[in-house]
Amino acid sequence: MPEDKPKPPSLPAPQTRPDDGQGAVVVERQAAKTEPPRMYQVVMLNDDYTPMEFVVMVLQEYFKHDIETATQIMLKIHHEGRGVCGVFTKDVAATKVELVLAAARRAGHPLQCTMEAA
Ligand code: TYC
Repeated sequence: MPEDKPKPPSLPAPQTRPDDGQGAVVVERQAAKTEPPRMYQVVMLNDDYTPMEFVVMVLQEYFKHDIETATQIMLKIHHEGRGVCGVFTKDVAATKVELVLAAARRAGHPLQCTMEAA
């Protein structure tokens, strides 16, 4: 997967200061700057069988949306075929996908969700 390619660490230029008058030039290297983590969308897909109420419950329970937002996202998925439930770091997104799929299977619904690089 190309999105798994690790980025090389960014090495900031050494900071130079003027001669300190003590016969030495001070050169410091700052710690490498930390890149923000790559983010992943959890995307939910429409199907003909999962009840709307179940999708709204999932969006509230696992993505912490309020009922109005959850209903809007569910309707968007229903009409457009897919919708974004939230954007997370890789591990969190993968865990959300697993939890949603497990809940759907337990309830006997074919609901599908997946993650993709944001
Ligand atoms: N299309 C489903 C229905 O009419 C509702 C639904 C919405 C299912 C969103 C999945 O991700 C989904 N019962």
